[in-house]
Amino acid sequence: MPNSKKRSWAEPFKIKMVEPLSMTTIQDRQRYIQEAGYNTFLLRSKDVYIDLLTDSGTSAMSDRQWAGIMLGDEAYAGSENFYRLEDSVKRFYGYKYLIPTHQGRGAEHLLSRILIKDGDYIPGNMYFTTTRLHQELAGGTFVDVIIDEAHDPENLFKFKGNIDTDKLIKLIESKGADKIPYICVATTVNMAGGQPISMQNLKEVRNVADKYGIDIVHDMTRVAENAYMIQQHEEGYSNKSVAEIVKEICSLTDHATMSAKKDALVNIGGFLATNKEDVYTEASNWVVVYEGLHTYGGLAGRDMEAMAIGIAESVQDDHIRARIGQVHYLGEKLLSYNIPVVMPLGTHGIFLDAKRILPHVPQDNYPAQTLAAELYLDSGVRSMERGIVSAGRNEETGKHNYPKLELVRLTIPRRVYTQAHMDVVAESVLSVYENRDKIKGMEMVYEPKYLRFFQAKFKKIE
Ligand code: P70
Repeated sequence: MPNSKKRSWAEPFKIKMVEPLSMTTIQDRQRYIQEAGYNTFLLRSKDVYIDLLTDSGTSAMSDRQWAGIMLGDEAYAGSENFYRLEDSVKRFYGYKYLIPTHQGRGAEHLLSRILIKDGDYIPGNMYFTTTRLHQELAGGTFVDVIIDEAHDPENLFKFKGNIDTDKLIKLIESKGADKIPYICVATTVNMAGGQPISMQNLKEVRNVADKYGIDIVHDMTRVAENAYMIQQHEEGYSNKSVAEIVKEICSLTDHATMSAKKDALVNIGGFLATNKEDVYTEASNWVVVYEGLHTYGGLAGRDMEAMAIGIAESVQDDHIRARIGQVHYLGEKLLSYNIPVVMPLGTHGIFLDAKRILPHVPQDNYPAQTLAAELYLDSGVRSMERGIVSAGRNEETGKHNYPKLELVRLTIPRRVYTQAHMDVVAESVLSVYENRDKIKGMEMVYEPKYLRFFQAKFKKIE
């Protein structure tokens, strides 16, 4: 019986242009994944059916954004689009100074170089791969101060992106505030499964930062998604708009790095933003060395225009409700099949718990990497490993880092796929899950030094 009380969410857009998908046979896929060394990063996208590798740079732009592309002012210096982007960043995020960069890691590089000295410690709510590497390359050591619940994929706490302020204070007291250049706060926490931080926790972190005179750097890559979770689940926020909550989050931080390829709905771009003039001055000097002049930072004028418009679209309530609604639709479907996924459901993707799906595969044989390869083999759906391969090696001992979370991420691009695609993905995961006993692990046969997950190669254990 249909339930007349139920009201579904629907996408707040209609589709104007389509891009055909290619289908492959199982024989094709066996060859492609073997040639890719069982690493989904090394597949060609033409050989992928539904691409859930990442939500980064894979979103569909709106007709307004595409129209904006035609308004590119391709001047080397002082492009009109830079000023429009600056205006968007001030209006929607509230930061005073803006330096565009080619993407998020460009901003991480500049900020790490400016703020970190040799021997410093950088506390953060769980590591992110590129962020941590830039901190290390600048001479710092990352310290994870996220709450313990974040490392437990079955814990149902709503704000698993929160920082454990006791851990944070202990670190500051033991190392000395002068050894902590900043606290890194990500909204949302990618590696924990797309988990949000609460406003209350952020305010507590702000108090600690103020007490010790330490800055806060905001990795605002998915800030609108985090704001939506605050609106839905934190007391006192249900009547505030996502746009208001985003601005409040930003107001509690001093500097920001942004990969605009996610929340801000563009295919390329990012920025560094700050409220401090001295950091801006130094960053505008370094950016010319590594990215480009401070009014383009490696981007074309048209890219900055699309970003300025994308930022405005990204904080609309109906957009973000439908975006996260689709992610949760897939998550609920997998839960109805009893497939172990990270709980609570995250905002940018659903994370399969490879440790529970393949308990017979030891972490040294890369369960998540194996599961991602099997999913591709089954249906051509591409996903991403977020486990031991991503965690890399300990700098001093040279041994693997053994993360508690061994996950496969099904990341949903924004405004790209339909509900029917989500059904196909869920059914493919189910089919792999039903055959899980037959799955053995893999061995690594090639390992690059930096960010090994991008290019490592594997072979199957037969
Ligand atoms: C992903 C992408 C990028 C990202 C992020 C957070 C929370 C910074 C960045 C860097 C792309 C990616 C990057 C490394 C490994 C795998 C995938 N995340 N902070 O798919 O931004 O890519 O623009 O330099 O999520 O999660 P950028």
